[in-house]
Amino acid sequence: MYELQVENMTCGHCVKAVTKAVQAVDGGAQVDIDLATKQVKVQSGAALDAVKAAIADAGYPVTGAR
Ligand SMILES: [Cu+2]
Repeated sequence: MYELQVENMTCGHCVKAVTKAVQAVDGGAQVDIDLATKQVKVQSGAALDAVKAAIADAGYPVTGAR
């Protein structure tokens, strides 16, 4: 599982947009987002770089990942 720090998420729309972006890379990915802590947990077999790039391309800067 990846734990990403993602900026600019403010509402349910953002949660959907980020989830969609990740699932465009891996349709079976499990995405769990906590708006308060800006933390995005991704359960996926996709490469971390691909997941990070997809979220960033959707307009949400990824400032941390582990
Ligand atoms: Cu939003």
